[in-house]
Amino acid sequence: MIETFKNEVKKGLEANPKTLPSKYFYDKKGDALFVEIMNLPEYYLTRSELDIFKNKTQQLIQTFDLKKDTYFELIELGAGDGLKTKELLKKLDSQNFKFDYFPIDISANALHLLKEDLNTAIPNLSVKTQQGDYFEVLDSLKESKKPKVILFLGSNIGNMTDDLASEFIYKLGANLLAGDKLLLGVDLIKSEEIVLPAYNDSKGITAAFNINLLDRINRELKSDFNLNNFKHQPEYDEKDGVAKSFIISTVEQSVEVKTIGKTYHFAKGEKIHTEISRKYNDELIEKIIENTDFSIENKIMDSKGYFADYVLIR
Ligand code: AVJ
Repeated sequence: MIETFKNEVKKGLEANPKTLPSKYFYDKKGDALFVEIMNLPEYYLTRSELDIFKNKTQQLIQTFDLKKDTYFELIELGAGDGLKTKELLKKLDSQNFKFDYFPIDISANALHLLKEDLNTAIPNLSVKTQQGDYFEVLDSLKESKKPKVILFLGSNIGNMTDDLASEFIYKLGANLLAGDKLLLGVDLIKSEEIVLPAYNDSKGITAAFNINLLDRINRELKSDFNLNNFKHQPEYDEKDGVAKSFIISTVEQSVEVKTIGKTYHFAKGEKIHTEISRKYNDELIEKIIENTDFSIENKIMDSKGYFADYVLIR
């Protein structure tokens, strides 16, 4: 684990331009900062998708095309705090659908908290938490042959390049049977005035979230990044619909990473690319699923048209 982290940081800092993988944002501090981000007025993504789950639940359920006398499995990739999913779970439960809910997450702690919360909120719901890698868990769930609905929400897919997203969705399909569904939540392409502030909030939480990656490297790989000499910088180009986050070196400086055994030089103004947050439209989604086993069954948007949950059918 630490070995992979070390190798990926080494590769990124030796690349030109420099990069660091966004998946390493989520240590304990990063998780807490992301919770704060989700509550920011500028970060419309979570509220938009919650609007769908609160107000278009019946549409979602209808598109899943479930039978009340057949057990099915509702599987969530990266469950987090389950805020949005709870709306769906409550409706399914009250309409007497028969199903197990399998939240998958890398964080055992997050799963524990989610289970406690759901046991109180929806006492007769069957919650089967699954800690680990998405594909390992899906592979183990393949056996049951029960109809499946997979949830991949929050525009989490947006951290992947389109090629990686295609490959990811293809692999999901390989673990499913004909008729199974994938509910894919994605942020839609819209103007810079709306998107950019979501990645550059006035309280500086997103900046802290981005810079925390250097702090994590300091702690875990014994480096001496001076956090005062780096700043957060988001960019968004409405034409291609990609938001990018960078860390900028505000001075010329050298940083030693002891665990790697190397010193890295930064020019004044040099950028480290840390994240892409892709925004989508129908054309892009169609292109991404083109060589997978899925097709679009429905698209459900929030009242402002900011965000979409695509229901894909295998
Ligand atoms: C969790 C990947 C959906 O890209 O919008 C939030 C992460 N990064 N603010 C996103 C994030 C900066 C978020 N996702």
